[in-house]
Amino acid sequence: MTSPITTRREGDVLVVLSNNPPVNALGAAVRQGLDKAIDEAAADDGIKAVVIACEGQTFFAGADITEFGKMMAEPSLPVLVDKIEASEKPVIAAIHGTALGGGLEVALAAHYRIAVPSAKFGLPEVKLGILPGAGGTQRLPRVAGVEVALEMATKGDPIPATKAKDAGLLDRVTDGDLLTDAIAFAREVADARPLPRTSEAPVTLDPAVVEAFRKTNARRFRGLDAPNEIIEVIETTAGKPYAEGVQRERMGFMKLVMGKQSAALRHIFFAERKASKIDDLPEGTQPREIKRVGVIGAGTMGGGISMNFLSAGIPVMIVEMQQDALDRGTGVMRKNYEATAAKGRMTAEQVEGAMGLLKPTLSLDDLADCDLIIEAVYESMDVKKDIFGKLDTIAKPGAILASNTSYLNIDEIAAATNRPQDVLGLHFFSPANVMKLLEVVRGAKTAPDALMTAMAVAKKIKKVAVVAGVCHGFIGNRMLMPRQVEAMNLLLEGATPEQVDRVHVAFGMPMGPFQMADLAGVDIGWHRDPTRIESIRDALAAEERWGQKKGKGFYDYDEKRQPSNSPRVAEIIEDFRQKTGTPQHEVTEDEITERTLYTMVNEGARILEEGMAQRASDIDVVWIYGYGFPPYKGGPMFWADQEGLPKIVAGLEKHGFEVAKLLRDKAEKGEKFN
Ligand code: T1G
Repeated sequence: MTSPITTRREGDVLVVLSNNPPVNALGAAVRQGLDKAIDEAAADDGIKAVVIACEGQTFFAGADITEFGKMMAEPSLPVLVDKIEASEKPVIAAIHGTALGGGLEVALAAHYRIAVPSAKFGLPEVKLGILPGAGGTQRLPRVAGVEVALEMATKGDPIPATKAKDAGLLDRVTDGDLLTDAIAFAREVADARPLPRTSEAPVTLDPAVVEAFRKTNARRFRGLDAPNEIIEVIETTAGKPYAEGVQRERMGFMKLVMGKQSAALRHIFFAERKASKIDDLPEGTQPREIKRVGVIGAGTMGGGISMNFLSAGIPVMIVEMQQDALDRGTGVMRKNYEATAAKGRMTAEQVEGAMGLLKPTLSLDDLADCDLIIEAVYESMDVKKDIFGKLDTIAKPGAILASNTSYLNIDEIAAATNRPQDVLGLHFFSPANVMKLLEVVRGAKTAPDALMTAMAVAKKIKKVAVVAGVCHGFIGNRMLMPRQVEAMNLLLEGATPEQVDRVHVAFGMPMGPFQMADLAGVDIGWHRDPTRIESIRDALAAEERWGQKKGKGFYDYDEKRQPSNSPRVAEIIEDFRQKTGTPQHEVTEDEITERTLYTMVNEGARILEEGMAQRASDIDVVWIYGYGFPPYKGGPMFWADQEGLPKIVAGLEKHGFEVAKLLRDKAEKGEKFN
């Protein structure tokens, strides 16, 4: 097996190149090759300096995550980076793409670092629930200072080359040919002594800085093992000898990598990428080209959907029936962009650029040359069928016709056209320009290339796409239903909205079922007849307790939208308990978990049984990117695996639920979903 590492002499410089697609992950073969190359340089008197560089998309993007949990082949990354630094001949890291995790640690162990302007530098280990385990917690504070190190290591976001140079991470940024300039740089420093070894640099620790950082981020890091451990490691090792510091780093790494949170976060890392693959597409299926998009409806969803494409530089023709609705919709889009620009996340030119790609119109006919048309109008099957019937004659052959429906039957909508092969669902989550999840709903007759096009478009507009089958609510909303039904039942049986929500927030959800209802709108899907009161929700809606937008819903809200428990809601609930004669009991937290979270897992099992999701990990991705399920729990199916499926089955049976066959089978066989 040829090594991914090759070496060649450029005069007295040894050029060490890694070619390990797709991201030059520092797997065993790469480490062994680098190890050999350092030995080769040391043994050859004709070599005066070494350049380490990578072919392809990027400099080393970190350790090979697929190796975690397995026996690590020698040399380990910590041993390798120390060997690089110990080299008696200067080692220059030539960086392009993203030097991430172990990749940045290799660069920090080199004596010098040169990069192209577009290069990025980061320690994303924390996003995998671990910490920089190859000297990063020791070298980064020494090179860039404790504050920068804390920020980078606990948040995991990469910084650009300019910032890296200012922080002292980089010696040079070159606009020229990276390898040529790196070799020239190597020649310049070939005789420079002493060699700058980052592990020998001093580090100053101001305890107040760490304390302030810890306080500022307390909420953000609450319940998360990795960032808190990283703060601990950096704080307790700063100022100590490097050898001692790496020991403590190693301990922290081992503790985290064996932990549940890291297992969950690594699961999601791969699950997100697996979700973009469709297992049963015919070989050679190619996506169609999408140059121009049409959006029907300029309301909240239509506007948000349009922004995704405009921000990706794709022109959008947006259609409304009335001029004032069209103006309102495009006005909201501009306002949203300007708000982003005000936060410094966009320039004014970029706002104009995006809005310049938007063409508002009142006529569906103007969508004739769109390659993709997305309908985002009122959730009425009749309205949608009417629109798709018209699109059938207006849209050009091969145009993909998508509905943003959140639960209606895509096959029924497709049947309103003579081109069901071009019809699918693109279910965006509100706010559509913010939420990353996109459910791609595959109709019975959706063509393979249409489906592949949807997945390619999702990647282009930076969405995380998951393929769903045609069923009520697809994947996410279908699992939400039993959760909401049981949450309402619990109110009738003695629980309060606050008690149910508290269990969910303690679990790690951003909000509980009732907080979510107040945010989304208690009146969503309400029959709007205030005289027809058949549920607690009807009663609230009838009194215009429609949620935050009305200052009252399941909770009362002050002018800053701060919630408080509502005596009126308690009365309404009590009234319903009386009217329905529901037996009351002391509702426990376990019962809330079993009836609102285990039931979601049960529905997820049914979704898998029916083939409405390709894999359990897809369901996890839906919940993490669509509903804020805590990533450090890996998603509902992964979490159920960690809880133990027999425990889930027992919890469901305790409350008389019918257990999905797949769940019961797996529990009985000791199997897992993932
Ligand atoms: N290990 C193994 N496979 C990886 C990988 C990695 N580090 N990074 C990416 N892949 C695979 C990915 O699964 C996908 O596979 C393909 O590469 C393309 O990825 C000791 C312990 C670099 C910004 O966390 O952030 O170093 O689906 O679709 O959008 O301190 O990949 O094609 O089969 O994401 O161009 C730290 C993780 C590791 C970086 C490129 N490093 N990767 O994004 O491509 S821990 C990371 C990324 C560590 C040390 C510690 C991104 C990217 P497939 P992709 P992309």
